[in-house]
Amino acid sequence: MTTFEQVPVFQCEFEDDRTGLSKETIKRALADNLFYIQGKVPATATPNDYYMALAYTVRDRMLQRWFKTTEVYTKKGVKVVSYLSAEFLLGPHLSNNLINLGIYDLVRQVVEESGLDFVQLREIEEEPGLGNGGLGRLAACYMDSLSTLEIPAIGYGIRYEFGIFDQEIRDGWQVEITDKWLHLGNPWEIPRLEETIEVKFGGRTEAYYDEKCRYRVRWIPDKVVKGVPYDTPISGYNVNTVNTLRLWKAEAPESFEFQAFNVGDYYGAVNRKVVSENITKVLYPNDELMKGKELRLEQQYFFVSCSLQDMIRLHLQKGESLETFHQSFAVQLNDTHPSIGVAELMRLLVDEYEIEWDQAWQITQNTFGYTNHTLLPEALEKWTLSLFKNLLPRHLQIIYEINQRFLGQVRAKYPNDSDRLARLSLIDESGEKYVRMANLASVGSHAINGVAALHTELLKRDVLGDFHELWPEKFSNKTNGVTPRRWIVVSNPLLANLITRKIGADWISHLEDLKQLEAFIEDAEFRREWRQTKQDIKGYLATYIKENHGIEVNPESLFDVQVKRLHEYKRQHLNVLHIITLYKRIKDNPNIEITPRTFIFGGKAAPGYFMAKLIIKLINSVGDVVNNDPDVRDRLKVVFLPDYNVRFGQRVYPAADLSEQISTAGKEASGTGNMKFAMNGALTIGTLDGANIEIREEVGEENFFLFGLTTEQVYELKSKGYNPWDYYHNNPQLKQVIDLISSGFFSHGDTNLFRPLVDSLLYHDPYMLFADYQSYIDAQDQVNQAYRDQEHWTRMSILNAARMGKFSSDRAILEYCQEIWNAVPVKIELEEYIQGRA
Ligand code: B1N
Repeated sequence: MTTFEQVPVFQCEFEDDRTGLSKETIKRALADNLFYIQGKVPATATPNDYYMALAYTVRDRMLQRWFKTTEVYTKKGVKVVSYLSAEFLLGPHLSNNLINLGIYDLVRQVVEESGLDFVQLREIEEEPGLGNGGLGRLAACYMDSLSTLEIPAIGYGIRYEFGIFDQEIRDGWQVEITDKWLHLGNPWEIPRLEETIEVKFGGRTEAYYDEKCRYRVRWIPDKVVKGVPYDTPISGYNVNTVNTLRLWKAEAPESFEFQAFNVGDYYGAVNRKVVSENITKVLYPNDELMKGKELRLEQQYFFVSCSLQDMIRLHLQKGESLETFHQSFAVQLNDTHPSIGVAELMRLLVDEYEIEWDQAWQITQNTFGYTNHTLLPEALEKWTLSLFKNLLPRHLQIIYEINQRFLGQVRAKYPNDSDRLARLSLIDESGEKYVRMANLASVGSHAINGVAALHTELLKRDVLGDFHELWPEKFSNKTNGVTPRRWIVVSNPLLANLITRKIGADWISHLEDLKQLEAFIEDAEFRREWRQTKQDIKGYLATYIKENHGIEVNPESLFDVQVKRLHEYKRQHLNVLHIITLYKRIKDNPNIEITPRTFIFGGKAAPGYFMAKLIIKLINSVGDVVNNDPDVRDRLKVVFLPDYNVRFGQRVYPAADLSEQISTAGKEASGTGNMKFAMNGALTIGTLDGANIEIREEVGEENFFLFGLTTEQVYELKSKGYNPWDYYHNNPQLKQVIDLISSGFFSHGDTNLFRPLVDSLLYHDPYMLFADYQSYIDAQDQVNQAYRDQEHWTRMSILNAARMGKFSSDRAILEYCQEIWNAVPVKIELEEYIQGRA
C-alpha cells in the first residue's frame, strides 16, 4: 500500500511556491483562496469574502510551523504546559498574526496593490470574545508569551457559540445582544473531528470486585456527550513556534440517539441532542459572581474532562506510562473554573487506568498548579452537594475520599482543632452543604499563586490563610503581565515605530529594554515627537468617536479613561462624583480656569447586576447634562462608548492621557488594563491596590497620582464602624454632589431613578467611595496642574512607558516556567526549503 508520504504530490517541496512571500505569490494566494475556498470571483465577492481569503492566506503561512511545533509535543522528554481556562479573550487574530510573522507591512502593501482596502478588511473580522474581562484576556496574553518564549504549550478551553454579549446603549441603559461571532465562518480554526472525546454525566456509581479481587467503582452515566476539538494556531513573535489553542465543542453522540429511536422516541432523541449541544452554547457573562447554575458546572467538567483525556492520549502515544504523566504535562488551573480537574484526573487514573490511589494522588498533585484571581467572597466557587451528586456522582465520592485523607493529615498536625478542620474541609458544612472549589484546587495542586504582590499576601492571610499555614512552600506570587505585541505593536504602531527608531526593535520581546528610552528624556526633539505621537493618536480616536457615535471631542483636552467591566468595587461612580464636582465648580463660577477634559468610559455590566447597570445610566445621564450645558463651553465632555471589547481597547489605551485605576484597596486582585495604559504612556491615578502598587514602584511615586485608603486602613475603618453619613455631613462639596444626583437634576426631575445608588452610598457604601472622595478630588486637582506643564507631563509619560518592562507577560510566563511548571524552551527548526519563508 502506498502511504501519502510516498505520493509525490503530497510532499511539500512546492510549498515555497504555494506559501512564499514574494508579492506575486501572496497576490496569487489571495485570488486562489477567494476562488477555491470562498468559491467566489471578484464580481460576486463581498468584503467578507476578501477578508476570508486574506485570513486563509495568512493562516497558510503558519501551517508548516504549526505542524512542526505540534510534532514536538509527541517527543519523549518534552514537557508541555497545559493552560486550562474557561475563558480566552483573544481579540482579532489577523493583525496579531501578521505582526508575529513579521509580514504586516508586506501583506498590507500587497492587499492595497490588489486594489483592496486593507483597513476595511481588517475591521471585518469578528473578534472571538470568549471571555469576560481580565481573566480571559490574561489567558490570551499568556498564550502569546508561551509561543514567543518557545515553550511547548496547549491552551484548553470552551468553544462558546456565543461569546460575551454585544452591548448597546439605549436611552442611557445597557441592552444585551447575542454575539454571533461565528455567523460568517471562522477561518482561524480547524476542527479535528478524528480526535473527538466522550464525556459522561449523571447516573450512578456501582462498587464491584475486579478479577484480582480488588475493590473498584464503576460509573454508570445517564448521558454521554462528545467533545469535538477546534484548534487555533497561536503564533509567537519572531520565532517558529506556533502553539495550539484547543477549544471543545459539545455534540450529541449518534449512538445514544439510536437508542431513543429504537423505542420510538423521536422527539426525545432530538431534544436530547439539543440539550447536549447546549453545553457549549454560551459564555456566562457574570464576571466575578458565582451563580451556582448546573449548566456552568457541566461546561467546566466537559472541557476539563476532554482536555485531561486528550493529554493522557498524547502521553500514552509517546509510549510513556501514566506514572510519568506529570513529567509530560504541567497543568495550570486558571482560577477554580477548571478545578474539577483534580477529581477528574484521580478518576481517570484510579478507575480507568487502575493506578493505586496514593500514586495517583502523587501524580495529580505534581501535575496541577492553581492561580487564584479574586478575593471577593461572592466570586468564590462552591457547588451544592445535591447538584454535584446528580451531575458527577463519582467525583463527589472521590472528593470525599480526598477530603477524608486530607483532614486526617490536618488532625495529626493540629489535634483538637475542629474550627480549623471545618475551615480547611473541601465541604462547607456550616449550613446547606457545598463543595468548595478553592479548597479542592489548593489540596490538589503543588503550587498556588496570586496575581499581584498585595493579592498574594492577602490570599495567604485571609482566603487561603489556613492552607498557607499548612503548606507555606506551595505559595508564590506571579504578578500579571500583558503582551507588548498586541498592546503596543499592534495597537499603537506610531509609538512602536518611534521607540524602535530610538532603541532598535529588541524591546518587542525584551520589554526591559524600554529603559533605554530614559537616555532620551533630556532630548527636547524626542519629547516633542513623543507628545506629537500621543496627539495624533488622540486625533484618530476623536475622529472615530465622531464618526461612530456622533460626539465631538476636543483632541487637545486631557483624555481621562476608565475602561473595564462595570463593578461597584471598581468604582466607576467615584469617577462620576469627580465629574459632577468639576461641573459644580463651573456652574458656581462659569469663568473658572479649568483644564479641559474628556472623560471616556467603556465596559459591560453583568446582565443581572442592577447596580452596575444603574451606574451606566448615571454616566450617560451626567454626560447628557454636562455635554449640553452652554456654561461648560466644551471644557468637559463625558462619553460612554458602547460595547467595550479587545478591539476597542486597542484604540483607546494608546490615546489615553490618564488611566483610572480607582478600586477600593484590597479588592482588585491585579488589574491588567493598568499595565496597557502605562505602556502606552498614560499616567495613572490610582489607589494602592493590585498591581497599581508595583506599577508605582517601577515608575516612581513622582510619576503616579496616588490617592485613597490603604488596605489596612480600609480594614481598620470597617472594623471600627464606617459611617458614610459622617463624610456626607462633614464635606460640603461631597454633600452638594450627592444632593444634586438625589434632586433629580440628572434624571429630568425624577428623584427615584438614582435613589438605589445614592441610598447604597449613604447607608452602606460598601466600597467606601465617601472615605476616598476628598483624596481623589485632590489627586485629580494635581493631575490638572501637572497637565498644564506639557513638558513635564511628557517626561512623566516617557518614564511611565520606559519603566514598564516588568509588566510584560513574557516576564510572568518565565516565572511560571521556572518556579511552577519546570518547563523549558524548545526551538522549532524548519526544513531548509521553508526557512526564511512564512
Ligand atoms: O482577573 C484578572 C485580574 O487582573 C483582575 O484583578 C481580576 O478581577 C480578574 C469569575 C472572574 N478575577 N476573577 C475573575 C472572571 C470570570 C468569572 O466567571 C471570576 N476575573 C478576575 C487577571 O488576573
